[in-house]
Amino acid sequence: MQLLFVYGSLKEGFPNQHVNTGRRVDGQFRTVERFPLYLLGNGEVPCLLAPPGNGYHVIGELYEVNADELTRMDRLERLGEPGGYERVEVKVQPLSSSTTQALEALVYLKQEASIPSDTARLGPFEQYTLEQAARFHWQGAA
Ligand code: PCA
Repeated sequence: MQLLFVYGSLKEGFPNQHVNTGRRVDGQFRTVERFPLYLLGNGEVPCLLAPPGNGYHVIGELYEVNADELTRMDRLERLGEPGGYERVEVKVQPLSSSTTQALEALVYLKQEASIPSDTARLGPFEQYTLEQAARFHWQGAA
């Protein structure tokens, strides 16, 4: 069992929620480091960019996931494919308490250097909202 931090379409109530079959850890969490969270491309797809240091302590949700569940989400996020996400470890803390020991969780992100310079971007944002998700057009694998 591993922890997965989701900040975009895999959150509860968001367009790819059905692919996230993990067990939610109560409450909201945020990244210990600052990350730029952008909406990329015409699809306005939410994407955390590495390296960290700029942007916000991004807010999202934490899930316990098993290997099969991760594999399914890896496919959705086109892990390791051109234009797809990477899955790396980040430290997260409960939003309600910044003094709590940080937890290591997996997260899907892309390298800033891998984004074509002519890609449209909105942001950075602290959090992906339902209002933004209403304009989302998924371009990943189903
Ligand atoms: N899905 C993943 C990464 C970006 C996206 O839309 C998530 O919700 O964390």
